[in-house]
Amino acid sequence: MASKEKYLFYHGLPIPKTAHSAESLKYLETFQVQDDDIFCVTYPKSGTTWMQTILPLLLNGGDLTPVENIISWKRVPWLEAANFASVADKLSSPRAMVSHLPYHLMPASFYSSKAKVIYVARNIKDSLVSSFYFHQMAKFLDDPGTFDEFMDKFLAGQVFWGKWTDHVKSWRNTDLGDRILYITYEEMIQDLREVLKHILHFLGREMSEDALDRVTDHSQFKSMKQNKMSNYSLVSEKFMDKNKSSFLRKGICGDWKNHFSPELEAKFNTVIRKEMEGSGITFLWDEE
Ligand code: PPS
Repeated sequence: MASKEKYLFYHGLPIPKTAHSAESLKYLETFQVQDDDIFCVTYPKSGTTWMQTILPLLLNGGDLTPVENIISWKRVPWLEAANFASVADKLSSPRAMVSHLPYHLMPASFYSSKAKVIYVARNIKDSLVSSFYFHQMAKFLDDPGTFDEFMDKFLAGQVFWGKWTDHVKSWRNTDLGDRILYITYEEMIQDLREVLKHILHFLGREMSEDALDRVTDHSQFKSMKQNKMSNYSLVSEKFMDKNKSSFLRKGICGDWKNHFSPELEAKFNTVIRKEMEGSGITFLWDEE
């Protein structure tokens, strides 16, 4: 079980007490979603921080001012975070926000709004590896133990925000129609510029080729790693032990291959295939 010392249980999902409070969760439930709001929704460790850089750049015509001057979690805040009420009022329209919420826990006003959602999925095995290192560095999460032990917790949903499979399934079976765009971390790694064009089209925006080049350049892993407003270097050691891992750690696809033994992979595949059975959801990485 995830520890009661470090986590709140929101509709059964373990979420860290440091980042969420009973008040912030109440605020979220009654938050008034506007028709031009844009949400980037992710299961943790799937590209949230990346989108906290990309969205302001795309929405401001490639202007670097927000990403160079505003810390990522205030620039594009988490809907469910403890600081949300204090930053929501300062967002200018169209408001860009991120969330790890499953579909059914979005604010009541979201469902009848025209707000758009960009859902970013990442290979579950790479999300697991990224989450393992994050659990090592983040002092507000339970110690992950060994990689094998952490895999068991991950498969049981005893990690922050519960199971990857529940999250992905909840956001596939919606009636959002053309209000939702599905992209993957892997497509972004493969051809970021092309994905940015898809996002622009989805948001009904245009951008010059030069501006798009600038956005692509500033959203690359190496640029974000150097930007103290995006790389979590300003977070106190009280919350994150950066000697254990960087927040922007490797930024690659397939690191799972360096961590899964054949036995662990077989066990993992059996559980995940069973959970995804009948969902009709397939990903390119299923064949790996
Ligand atoms: S969190 O805690 O849920 O907000 O984490 P999240 O931001 O979703 O995921 C962190 C992982 O995303 C990687 N990342 C990037 N990869 C490639 N390019 C860019 N620009 C980029 N920005 C963030 C980050 O390095 C984490 O993955 P790992 O595999 O741990 O490196």
